Amino acid sequence: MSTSVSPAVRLVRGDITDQSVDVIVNAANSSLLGGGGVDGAIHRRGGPDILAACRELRASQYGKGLPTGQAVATTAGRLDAQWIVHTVGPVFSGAQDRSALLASCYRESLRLAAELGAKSIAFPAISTGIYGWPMDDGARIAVRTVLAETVEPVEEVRFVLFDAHAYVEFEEVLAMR
Ligand code: AR6
Repeated sequence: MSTSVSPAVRLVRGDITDQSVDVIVNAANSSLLGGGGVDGAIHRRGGPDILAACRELRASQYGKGLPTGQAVATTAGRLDAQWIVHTVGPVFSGAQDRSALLASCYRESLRLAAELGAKSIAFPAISTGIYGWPMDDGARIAVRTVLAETVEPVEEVRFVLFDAHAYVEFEEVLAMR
């Protein structure tokens, strides 16, 4: 049984591929074969070893793709991290509440990071770009889940926000905790 901890939560404005942490989380899609946004940036700067590891995972374990809400780890290639944890966020829907799947991305990434022995982890605002999740709600789910679900040995959780709007929304949610 893992022990939950109260992590140090930091907000950083910038590009997640510039971070120096044990785990960088990728907002991937179920193909695991790359895409735009964070995913594109990670593969571009991380180099071909990450894609090779993703292809291997597809071939060995996830023939139909990684299901939404789950997480897997690969090498971080040339990035300044030990591992990339790839997770698949839900596409936002006004008709259906998919919040549990978004929370699952954060929880499963944290669980996997802890299993790997990571002390620090950097998250993007999962699903809030191409997948259309409203930033205020995405920030609430992210912060709430991280505060409740971080387990030893993870001690630092960094949210890396690409623009000023995202940063302000996360700041507001953190101030209310
Ligand atoms: N560093 C930090 N945040 C970033 C960066 C970056 N380099 N680039 C974008 N963001 P997105 P999603 C922000 O679209 O919504 C891909 O094609 C961005 O402003 O990367 O989960 C995948 O392959 C937004 O706030 O991920 C999937 O098909 C947040 O990161 C799909 O997009 C997430 O935006 C996943 O969509």
